[in-house]
Amino acid sequence: MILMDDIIREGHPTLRTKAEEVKFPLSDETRQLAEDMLQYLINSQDPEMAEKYNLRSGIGLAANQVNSLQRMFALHLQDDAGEQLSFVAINPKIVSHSVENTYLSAGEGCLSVDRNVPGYVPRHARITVKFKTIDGEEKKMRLKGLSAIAFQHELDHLNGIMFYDRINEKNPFADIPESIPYERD
Ligand code: NB4
Ligand code: NI
Repeated sequence: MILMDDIIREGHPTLRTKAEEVKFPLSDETRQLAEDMLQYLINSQDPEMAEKYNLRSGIGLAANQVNSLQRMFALHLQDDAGEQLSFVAINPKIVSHSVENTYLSAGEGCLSVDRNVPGYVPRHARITVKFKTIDGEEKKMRLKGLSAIAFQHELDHLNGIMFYDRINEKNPFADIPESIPYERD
């Protein structure tokens, strides 16, 4: 079971290292790690489990954050339509994206960052993505809203990018061109 102590924090070089393509079929260890990453998110959103194990709530978790350089991340969240999205994306990529941008109006946080970093993080409003699932199935899907934002936050981790790298240094709340803000519940 993944706990907060297993999640590395900013300053650790793994967060700044590009993760490597995963080969299929998955090894038993890789499959186990993928399942554990998704389970962390599920547990962190369960009030009893979160309290018992002191888990910070998350909707996404990238392998870099548990000190592994495999190109995969887990997402567990409700999309705008109220549909539960829950998967591990392996070797993910964005195949196309909207011209329109978006950003979380409340800003982003990260389980690997123990401080508040204020500011808007520009993201594509809509993306079409491809990835492989744990079972080696190729998936293609269109994401928007929070799911698109989260997918981009996680893909950044696989490339060694932190969310605050994308915040305007001079004016963290500067207007994001051609964007519609995403207001979290
Ligand atoms: C990843 C997110 C940061 C911005 C927006 C949000 C939470 C994370 C980081 C986009 C992706 C983790 C991975 C939340 C959260 C809303 C939905 C449902 C009920 C609680 C849950 C809380 F926890 N970010 N945390 N941060 N990261 N929304 N929600 N709620 O997930 O660092 O790289 O359970
Ligand atoms: Ni993060």
